[in-house]
Amino acid sequence: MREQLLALKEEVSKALGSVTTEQEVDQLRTRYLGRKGSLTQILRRMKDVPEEERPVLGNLANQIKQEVAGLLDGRRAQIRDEERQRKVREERIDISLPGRRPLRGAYHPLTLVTREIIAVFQGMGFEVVEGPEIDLDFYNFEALNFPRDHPARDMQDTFYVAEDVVLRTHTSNVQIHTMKARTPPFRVLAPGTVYRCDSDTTHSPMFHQVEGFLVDRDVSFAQLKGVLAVFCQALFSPDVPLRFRPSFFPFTEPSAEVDIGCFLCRGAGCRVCSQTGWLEILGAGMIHPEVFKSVGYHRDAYTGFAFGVGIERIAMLKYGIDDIRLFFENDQRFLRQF
Ligand code: 2NL
Repeated sequence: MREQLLALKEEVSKALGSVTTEQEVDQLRTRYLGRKGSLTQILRRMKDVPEEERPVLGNLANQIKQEVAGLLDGRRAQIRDEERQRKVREERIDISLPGRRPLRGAYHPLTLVTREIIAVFQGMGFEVVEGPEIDLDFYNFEALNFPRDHPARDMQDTFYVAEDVVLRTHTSNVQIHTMKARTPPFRVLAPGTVYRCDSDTTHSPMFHQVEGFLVDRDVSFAQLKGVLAVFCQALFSPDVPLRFRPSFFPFTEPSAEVDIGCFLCRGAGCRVCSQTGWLEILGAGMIHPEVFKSVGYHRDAYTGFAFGVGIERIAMLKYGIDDIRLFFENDQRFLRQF
């Protein structure tokens, strides 16, 4: 039995030499030290050993058991250690490499200006309404009092989708839809994309506009001036000079174009204001009675004012951009600056 015990240890020691995983070590442990393992088999024959030899053999058996367990544990730890070292070696990350900076997005300058304009008018009680970019001639021209032969209706100026369907040339169509659907009073702001056959450094065939209008009883031109003054002061500066020049639009009477004092030369005259000292910012006027008539109101029942602002123009002035095409080329070097 003594030999068997010593042989068992030898066998385990040898078997461990060709073992490469922790699971295999555990299998050996079961085979030799388990409840049905070799050691148990040997000890079962202890009852056949003469009584005086039993304590010595018992001791030896315990000792062998400890030693074999030690061998198994040792090999298991060794395998685990090797595995860890292999991982460290193979999964090594070179932390000396410079990281890749994530590209940070920025809002488009037209989005920034549009939101800024919306915020100012929301502060004066206007609500934002959107409408179709493709619309009937009626909503884009007819209801806005454009004569049949008005040059803006020309194929040269307007994108026609069909005989009486156009890409809207302004967001005034939203105002017509709104007026037909509601009863005054209301204050509405219509931001959106508009289209005209036009293309150079300051004109793009697709551009953006914010139009606003207010309809109620007894609305005055003085109220229009007040609202536009608040707008220009908020967008440019609290002490910006304002100038209202008489103008003409088919859908307003009287009509005006609104200039602000050139903030680059402070009125002295420069390249940006074409030596005039003034920058044209928007068009506005009192809504023409014919417009009310075409949306089904009695032409004298209501009064109102309306205005239109070109977003690109405002953004170009605010940020000193001299070519409108930069807005639509999506060049990261340009867009990142806002
Ligand atoms: C400009 C001029 C303007 C309006 C837009 C408007 C809309 C309705 C009725 C009357 Cl439904 N008017 N809009 C009025 C005056 C001027 O825009 O130069 N925009 C860039």
